[in-house]
Amino acid sequence: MTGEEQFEATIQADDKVEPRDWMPEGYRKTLVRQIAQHAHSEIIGMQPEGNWITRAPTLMRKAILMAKVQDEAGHGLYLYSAAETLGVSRDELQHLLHTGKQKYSSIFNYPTLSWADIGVIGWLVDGAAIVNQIALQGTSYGPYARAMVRICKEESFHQRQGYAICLALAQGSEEQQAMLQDAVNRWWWPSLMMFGPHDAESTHTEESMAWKIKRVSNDELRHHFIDQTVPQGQYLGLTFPDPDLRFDEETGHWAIGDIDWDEFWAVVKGNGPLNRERIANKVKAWDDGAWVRQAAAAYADKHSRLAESA
Ligand code: BYC
Repeated sequence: MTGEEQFEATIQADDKVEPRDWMPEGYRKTLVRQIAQHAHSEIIGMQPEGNWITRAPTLMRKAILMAKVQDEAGHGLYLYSAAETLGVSRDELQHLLHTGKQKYSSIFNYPTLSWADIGVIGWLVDGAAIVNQIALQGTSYGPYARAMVRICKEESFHQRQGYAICLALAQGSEEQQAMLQDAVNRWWWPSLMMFGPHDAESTHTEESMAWKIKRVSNDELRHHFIDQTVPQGQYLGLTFPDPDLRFDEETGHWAIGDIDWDEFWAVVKGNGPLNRERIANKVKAWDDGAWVRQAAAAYADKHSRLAESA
């Protein structure tokens, strides 16, 4: 069998493609793009929540939030490692992020204005991420699929901690309930945009589905998320900022109004509320950390020389 035939057979059999296997260049490039974008999202995604660590209302909430933000860093690192198996270096990927040549999820360009935003990010943003990532556990590239299994376990804790914050606020004072509703009003639509453009507008879906990189389309995942989330919001006594939201008895699914795609594309193209600030913070952290990387490299170098001379 040629490498190409072997690749086709692996995809058809729903087996995993592994780093040393032959793969089409387009498959490799698509994976690098998507996995890098996913890794960058985890790393940039630390900023909106990290912003609240010093202001968490109790010591317990602070400890939980710190653990969650650390988990995001870990997810980013697994994902960079998965991307590295495709022949790109972590330094290259950092450079592509810092120079705006690779993307990260649109959602992290919105500000976190109140403590309720931290609850709503866990509930809606991690909730949307899990729906997407559960499907990606079945992706055809082995290292990416295996990273997803671990990430999904942690992500489900994140979603629950977010919902627990929302529940506490929903059972709190009128001001707390209003703060929660305000956060939902601001985060609902951006959460739905996380799933990407409608299938008909999605550049990569067809090819990515054929290669089984993507297992479920953007719209299907979005609908699944909406069906799962609307009853959770109703349980909290919340409304969603969509006058057209209604349960469609015929389809058995929730129907929504139009998504503002102009807003989505503006954010994706770098013109969201905080795009510039997020990248500036990231570049500063990278520059400030140069001495740590140098020290780690010098330490590793010294130990490999000691090992050689022993
Ligand atoms: N934001 O052809 P399409 C987390 C771009 S973080 C920005 O449908 P694809 C968390 C897309 O790249 C979890 N750009 O693309 C962390 C493409 O542009 P290019 C993040 C977007 O790739 C901290 C163009 O639009 N999860 O959980 O087939 C705290 C056309 O789109 C977005 C992932 O990254 C967007 N939302 O499908 C809390 C999941 N959507 O590249 C939580 C992995 C689309 O051609 N990624 N674009 O210039 C995926 O599953 C897929 O890449 C997507 C898009 C479903 C997002």
